[in-house]
Amino acid sequence: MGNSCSGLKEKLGQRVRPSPTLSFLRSVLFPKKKKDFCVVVLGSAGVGKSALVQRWVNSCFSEKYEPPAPLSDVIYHVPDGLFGSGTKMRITDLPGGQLYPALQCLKIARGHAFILVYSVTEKQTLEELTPFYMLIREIKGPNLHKYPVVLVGNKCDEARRELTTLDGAAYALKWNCGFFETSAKRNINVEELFFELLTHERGAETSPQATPEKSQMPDAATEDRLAAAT
Ligand SMILES: Nc1nc2c(ncn2[C@@H]2O[C@H](COP(=O)(O)OP(=O)(O)OP(=O)(O)O)[C@@H](O)[C@H]2O)c(=O)[nH]1
Ligand SMILES: [Mg+2]
Repeated sequence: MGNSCSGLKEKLGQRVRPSPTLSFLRSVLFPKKKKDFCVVVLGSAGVGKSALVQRWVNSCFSEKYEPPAPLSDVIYHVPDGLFGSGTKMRITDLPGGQLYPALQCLKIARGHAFILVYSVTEKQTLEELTPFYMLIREIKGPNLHKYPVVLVGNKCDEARRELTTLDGAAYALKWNCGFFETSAKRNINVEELFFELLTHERGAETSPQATPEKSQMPDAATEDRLAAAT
């Protein structure tokens, strides 16, 4: 009796298991649609969010200020060698200011990675990032650790500064996030910034523990000094 039952199970198992040929055909005919990797860029007006996105996607920079276009995402086709094939980075460049709170919440909820941009030439723009960070924390809740957040001090080409590198690093330490000083104008650290997000995403796909850190975080001794000062 026992033997005939297990024989039946085996036969059923063989019937249900798809043949390798069928699996191959299915993967060719109905390939799984890859999800876009959604990156949300946040920060006050004029800090250079759009300039950073343009530098990364189109390798260009314009001195002219373009008024923000709130409803269109920028799509970057990640070269196959960098990240599997057919990966798309969908970049939401949210306009500064509080004009679209509902849209902001929706984009943050759908976001897989976040870039918080301030300008090193305006102290206030760093302070203004706190509500954005708090909103991300609130929306992502206990899953926040799954989503990379990178703090970016843009316009580091400017001699006229109100913020030092350590000012930015102190915030990054407080928020436990990555940190870069960038210049969209001079193309400083822009690739490094976006590569870090892609590397994080690739790490998350292969191993949920992997979070490679390449950003400009201070060394351990400086970290201790900053932590004591904040
Ligand atoms: N010197 C310098 N200027 C920059 C840099 N990035 C942007 N700018 C200038 O700063 C101004 C504002 O840049 P945007 O990219 O439009 O700023 P934004 O953050 O997108 O502003 P909103 O769309 O209004 O939220 C423009 O005149 C840019 O040319 C930079 O790295 N260095
Ligand atoms: Mg803009």
